Amino acid sequence: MVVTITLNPSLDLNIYVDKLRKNQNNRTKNMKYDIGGKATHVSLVLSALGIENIATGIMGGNNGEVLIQMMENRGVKCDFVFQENSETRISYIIVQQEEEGTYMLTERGFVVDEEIIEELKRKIRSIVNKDDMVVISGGVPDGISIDIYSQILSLVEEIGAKLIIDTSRECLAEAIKHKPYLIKPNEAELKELLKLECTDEGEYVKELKQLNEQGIEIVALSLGDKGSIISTEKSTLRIIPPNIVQVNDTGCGDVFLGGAVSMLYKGSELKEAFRFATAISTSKAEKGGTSEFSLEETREFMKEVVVYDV
Ligand code: TA6
Repeated sequence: MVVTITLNPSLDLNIYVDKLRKNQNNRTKNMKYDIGGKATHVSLVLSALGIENIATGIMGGNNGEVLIQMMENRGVKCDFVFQENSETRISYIIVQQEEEGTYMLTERGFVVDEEIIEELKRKIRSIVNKDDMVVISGGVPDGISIDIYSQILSLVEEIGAKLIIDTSRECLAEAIKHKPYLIKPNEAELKELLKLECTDEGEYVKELKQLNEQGIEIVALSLGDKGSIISTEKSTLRIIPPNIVQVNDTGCGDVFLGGAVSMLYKGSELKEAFRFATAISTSKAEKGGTSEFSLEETREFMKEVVVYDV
């Protein structure tokens, strides 16, 4: 089974405008709540593909209940820890319809109580088994220090499950110490982690290889609409997505990870796993929401994804 852990989930509010104009009254054309928070998106992909998974993490209040209901409506089995008198945060995504590009405004979220952290650890111990994959995506809320984050990663390691991480900044720096099976940094996250100035892909490949040598089996560097570089000790893939008109890029990285995890969990080869990941992420980019994708469109996009050995 796959367990996804979202420590700081988010209820997303997509706000559609023609074009965001400074110092003006920007009239919204439409607004739509959606599922946010990163590892939640991975669970959506897994469930859409009929792969057994549980979504857990920390929720609160009416927003948390709405978010869980939205996920259960899409077939996700949820088992979140609930903190009373606290409200799961909202992320505001401004989607422009006259030009590509979105603006995302994310709330910090509530301060997580110590007993909630202990309850989450107990839950992880009770639901994770050694043959599972565990996806921990997103940042940490206030109340969860890097030390506590490290304890959660160590807990998964002790169980013997495969750790898959998608995070940034100090969480990513901590995560690589745990030698996860897979990490999926984007370009900015990798450059910050390794204090890189370069944007040369050849340089990136060398750095990814060093991360492989440090014990990280798969490093998937996301380059946004330019595609990705997938590195293991034995191989390096450069993947180019189809050209599309991007409607809302929010959630693409998370759906990409969901696609890769789904295929790897089923034992797919690396090339096919990340071909699928790229195709489903492309489908997501064409959609107006943050968690929407079409498996039918994904199958079509699979034919247009270019994968080559570097
Ligand atoms: O990656 C997309 C997304 O999960 C959005 O759905 C929105 O919830 C945002 O990221 C939250 O980002 P954060 O880094 O604050 O967890």
